Amino acid sequence: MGRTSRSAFFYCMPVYLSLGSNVGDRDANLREAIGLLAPALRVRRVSPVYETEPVDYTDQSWFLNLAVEAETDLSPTQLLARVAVIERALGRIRTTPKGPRTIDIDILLYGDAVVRTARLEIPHPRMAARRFVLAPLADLAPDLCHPVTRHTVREMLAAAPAQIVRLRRDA
Ligand code: PH2
Ligand code: MG
Ligand code: MG
Repeated sequence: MGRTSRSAFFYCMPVYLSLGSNVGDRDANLREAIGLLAPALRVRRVSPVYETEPVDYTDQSWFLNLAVEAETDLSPTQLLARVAVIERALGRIRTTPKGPRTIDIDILLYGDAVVRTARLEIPHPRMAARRFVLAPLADLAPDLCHPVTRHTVREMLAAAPAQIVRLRRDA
């Protein structure tokens, strides 16, 4: 493989993803999505699954949410494209913004990188306000630091607004 097709600049980057599903067989959707992350990502650890009250757009079913720790050689932009392919493969149709979905895969953190383009923001701009993101992430990496605010995941979780987030089963 040529040096340009797999950039040495993005070698073995640690990434954290948030996965959610509230349509169809939610467990199966999460499982399938995790399976499709390889080989673009090497999945290291998967958090327990949480059943979570919908936020932002509240007139929809409860979600199952989890977090994934992985490693990738993809750039942030390539990773976003890969995630979109997996979402489409699982039948995600974009109708209502923040509405029901078979699968949602959000990039939370990409090493210590700060990325702000029209299509992609890393760290995820709403992660600090979302218990459904922070509770599973805290199971994997409570001392992980937000590269902009420098708050840890544990601190963000303690400060996040109320939301019902209950442990459904261990990973
Ligand atoms: N995703 C949203 C909006 N609201 N609520 C919960 N509980 N879980 C989600 O994954 C979720 C949400 C938009 O991505
Ligand atoms: Mg989302
Ligand atoms: Mg998303």
